[in-house]
Amino acid sequence: MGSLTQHIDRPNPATYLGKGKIEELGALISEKDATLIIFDDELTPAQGKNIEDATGKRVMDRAELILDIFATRARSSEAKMQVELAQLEYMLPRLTRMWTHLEKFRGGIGMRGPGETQLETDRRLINHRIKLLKERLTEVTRAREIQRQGRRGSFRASLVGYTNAGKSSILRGLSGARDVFVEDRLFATLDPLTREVDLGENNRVMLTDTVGFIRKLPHHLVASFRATLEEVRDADLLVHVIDASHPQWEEQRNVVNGVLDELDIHDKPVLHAFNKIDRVAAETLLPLEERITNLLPNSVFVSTLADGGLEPLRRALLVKTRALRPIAEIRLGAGEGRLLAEIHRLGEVVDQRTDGAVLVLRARVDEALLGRLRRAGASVNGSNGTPDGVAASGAPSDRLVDLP
Ligand SMILES: Nc1nc2c(ncn2[C@@H]2O[C@H](COP(=O)(O)OP(=O)(O)OP(=O)(O)O)[C@@H](O)[C@H]2O)c(=O)[nH]1
Ligand SMILES: [Mg+2]
Repeated sequence: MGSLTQHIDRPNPATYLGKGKIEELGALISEKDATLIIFDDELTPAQGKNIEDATGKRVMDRAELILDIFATRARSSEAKMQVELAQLEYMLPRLTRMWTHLEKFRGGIGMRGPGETQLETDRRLINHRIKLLKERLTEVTRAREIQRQGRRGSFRASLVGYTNAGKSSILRGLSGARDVFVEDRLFATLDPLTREVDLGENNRVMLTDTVGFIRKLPHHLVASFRATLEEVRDADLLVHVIDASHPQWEEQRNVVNGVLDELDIHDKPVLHAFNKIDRVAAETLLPLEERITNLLPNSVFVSTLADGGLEPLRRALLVKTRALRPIAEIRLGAGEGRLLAEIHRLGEVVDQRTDGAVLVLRARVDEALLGRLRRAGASVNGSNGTPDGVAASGAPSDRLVDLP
């Protein structure tokens, strides 16, 4: 209905805005007949209360608003618990103020213990609920960890990025999974979702979509979503999706890097996917690509809307997968047709020859398959990160045989 800004060196500790500005705010509110004031910044509990007292209107700060949006987006029980936990932790130090809002929804039957004020009761109930939610979330984290372990051995990449950059669209485009939720709104995705993406030539990546980040993300939320973001910590590669058509993409990129830092996620290889290039004017695209490639050599330029617009990303992922699946030399005896078929089905066979009665394959296979091969009694060399060249040296091409 209206907006108001103030340039000051430091926010007023008591009222955030200066005294005159608060009066101006009061006048604006009555003029517009507004019922709610939203601040684009986090307020201390005292500031929130003082502004409400001065204006007589409900005050929301940036953190509370973002928490509210998250609450409307949460679908899974885990996301709901995470958001509720963040909301309760936000609320606890602000209880005296918020109590007046809560009061309206309170039923007739008192839950008050002997000698307690309503405020104390609420505080006790909230603390109890926080404890319960934390316990339940720990259980979910454990279950998720087990799920993740099942995926260990395959190449895993996580999509990260500012909200609305197009992470879910990319997952949908690459995996063809129609069940990925895409929408033009903030925080469309709260739950991580993993889908297998076929990169061609028998290379696959487990690609995980994650919650989007935003400038000044409330720290309660970062804490609550820590478990969800474990997926990111566990990935072999981060794909940082950036909306290249957004005028503030550089600032957004810094915000994402800042949150990753806050989550202690360092030293992960990062591939930058500059998305929505269909929306960048043709004459600015080339200079932009040039500038970015100089700045961040590990970048691809993509669009989820254009035909074949995701191919550069698919190719880059293929290169990364290959680098992480070094060529192994596998020796199979006669009669191991089942293992041979499995290598051809899951790995990328580079060549195949016979050595007497033994079949020698050079193939890119992931750790999970290598483990299965070893357990089945196949002899395997050149795994565990042996550079490609080592295994390659012993394979004279004149001994290649036709593939079965
Ligand atoms: N023009 C254009 N729009 C795109 C492209 N990719 C995604 N979009 C649109 O951008 C909006 C956001 O896409 P999402 O895939 O939901 O973005 P997200 O990063 O998953 O967003 P959150 O889950 O909110 O963090 C949707 O309206 C998409 O249709 C693209 O390459 N070009
Ligand atoms: Mg999304």
